[in-house]
Amino acid sequence: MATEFKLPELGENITSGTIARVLVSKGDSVSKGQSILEVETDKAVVEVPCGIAGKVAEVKVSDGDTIKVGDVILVLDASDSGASAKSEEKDAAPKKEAKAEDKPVKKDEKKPAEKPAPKKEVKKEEQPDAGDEDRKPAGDLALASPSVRRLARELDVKLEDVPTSDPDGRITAEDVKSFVRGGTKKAGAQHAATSKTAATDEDKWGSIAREPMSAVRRKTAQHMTHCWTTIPHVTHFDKADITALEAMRKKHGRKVEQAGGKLTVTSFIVKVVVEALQRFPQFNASVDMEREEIVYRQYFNVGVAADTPNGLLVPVLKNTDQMSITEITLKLGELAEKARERKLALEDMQGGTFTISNLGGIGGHGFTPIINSPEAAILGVSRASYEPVLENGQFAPRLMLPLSLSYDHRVIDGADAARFARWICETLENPWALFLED
Ligand code: CAO
Repeated sequence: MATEFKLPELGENITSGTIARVLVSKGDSVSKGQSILEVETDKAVVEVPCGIAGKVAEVKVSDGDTIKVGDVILVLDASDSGASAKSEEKDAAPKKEAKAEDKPVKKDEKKPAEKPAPKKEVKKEEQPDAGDEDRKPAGDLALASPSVRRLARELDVKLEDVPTSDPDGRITAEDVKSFVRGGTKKAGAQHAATSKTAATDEDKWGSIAREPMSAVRRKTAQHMTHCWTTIPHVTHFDKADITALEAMRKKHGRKVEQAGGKLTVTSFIVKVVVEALQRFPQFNASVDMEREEIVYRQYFNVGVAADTPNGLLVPVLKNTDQMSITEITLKLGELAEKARERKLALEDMQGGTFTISNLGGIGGHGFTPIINSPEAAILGVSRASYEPVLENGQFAPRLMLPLSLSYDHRVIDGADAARFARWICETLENPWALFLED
């Protein structure tokens, strides 16, 4: 009996997505729960499991298509009995790329919408010979399904090093295995040649490279524009003396390491900020202009901006007020790793009430972070460095941490911001009261 399988709910408030990859083809047998699609939503790639077992009679979608919840994905012959036998094979080796030429031209034209086009491809002299047997590496934006990532981890292979044979630059299980075996494919060279044609362009002054925005970049661009244009921002600067905190971090780091985490300055900042939010409720609030109300949130979910190969992602630590410093450290490490591996669920990035953006691991004296709407404030953290500080008539070297607090001036006054920032600085300077009970 022919049965339609439709796109199920992908998460709260998510009604559509772009198909990153179709994992099955006509004639395949699928088992219930087997991944059949990878859908790229605003911030994550979600694998869609099939709700029905059967043989694929028709695939209604293609890579690059935009689909909505409720759209038909597959027509299955649900009575087919050999469904589950091949499920493992399907998971390890997505089949669709083998049939790329079968697709109608129209569908192929859609594909570049999600295709990364490495910048270095601009220069003609850098183009490898299309007949070269060596395949082109995928670059640092390694596109691969979770099952391929798993395989790469198991084989101790870095996906960034794996050349791909896929026209979209996506790494398959076969690519990983071939890389381990030291094999090559002509398809890789063809990919390099194809990408180049698509990426190269000219303007009045010379060659340029055009790169379609990824879904993450597009969403970031839209969201940042919304935040910047709808919230009247002011940024307040302060500095915390973290000399003692740093000594404490080194001393107690071992305990957290034993629990499997790495105690960094970020964990302390999260802890101190959540204490501050409980004392300064307007920093844990939102402005509702439609109802002309200020919404004070009674829960404390702190987002921490993470730098990932796919762009800026902000995983949220939920109910941070109920967490010890060790729990914060472990959760932060887990979420940052998930963010880098594109494994964050949408829920992991929702429900934030305040955001922290720490660029200090990289460098910089200060910056003006953009408030993550609908929140009311964001704390930017720059690189701590030793500075001479006058103490009792003498200059002493103190480790100073620059903080920049951007706030929504509709709900927060400058004096409130100065007090909030001072409270954070003074608590970072004298952290014992907050932490010793751990
Ligand atoms: N000043 C000085 N050193 C700092 C620091 C600071 N402000 N912040 C971190 N460090 C140090 C850490 O202590 C660690 O040092 P050791 O290796 O000597 O112990 C090192 O820098 C690396 O830290 P980390 O970045 O791995 O870990 P973290 O917990 O401090 O940060 C995370 C986690 C996810 C915030 C971070 O990895 C990250 O992605 N930061 C970038 C955030 C970002 O992109 N913000 C911009 C958003 S707007 O575009």
